[in-house]
Amino acid sequence: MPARTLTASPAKPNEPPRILAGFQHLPGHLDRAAQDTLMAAVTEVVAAAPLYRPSMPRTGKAFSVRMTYCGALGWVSDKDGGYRYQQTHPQTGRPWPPMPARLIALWQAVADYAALPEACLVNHYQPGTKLGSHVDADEADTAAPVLSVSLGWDAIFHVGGLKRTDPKAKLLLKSGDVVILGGAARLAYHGLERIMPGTSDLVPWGGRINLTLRRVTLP
Ligand code: MD3
Ligand code: FE
Repeated sequence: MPARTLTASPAKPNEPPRILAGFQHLPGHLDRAAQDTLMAAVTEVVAAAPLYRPSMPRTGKAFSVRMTYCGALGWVSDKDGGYRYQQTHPQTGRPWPPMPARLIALWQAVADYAALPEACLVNHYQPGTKLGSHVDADEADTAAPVLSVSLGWDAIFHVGGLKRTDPKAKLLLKSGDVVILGGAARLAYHGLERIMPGTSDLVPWGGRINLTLRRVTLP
């Protein structure tokens, strides 16, 4: 399927929400063989750096999504320390495992950004896992895009504007889809509405894996 690049235009009443410039959805960008290769790499990553549920600053309430990282840096959160990037897994204390070469190659092919990614978030969604609308703003380098790879069960994702109340567009993300969040869209509100159980057999333990590659520090 062809890439769909959506560009911003002035909002008019009674029109569907427009997606900010820099948002690109590449449906089916990875074929099944490429997805299997990535799934094997993810299995190695989670063996070295177990998926876990971080807890929120102040309240200490656990996230609903389980996550881990590979690459030089990973984002962590806890009751007392708040949100930050660090070089080690908070439970094992070990450095995050290396980013698989296949992911670095994907970034180089589609991200249109000279510096290499430093962090790859591995999110695991099971039935009932929610990710409310938020902005990803803990990276110093917001000029770099975020690259997202969907693996496993289908999900309905939403992306809005720079304000929480801006209209949101909903999109179906399927296994093998790649999304590039660059330009203005990099700071857009977005979240995961729901996942559709059983819609793919890619993930051996079920559910949906989402990989997001990020540049964290300024190059
Ligand atoms: C739009 N993840 O990890 S991926 C996240 O499916 C996150 O796991 C979702 O939001 C998931 O922070 C959505 C697509 C995505 C990722 C980053 C974005 C969309 C984005 C950053 C800015 C705007
Ligand atoms: Fe996000």
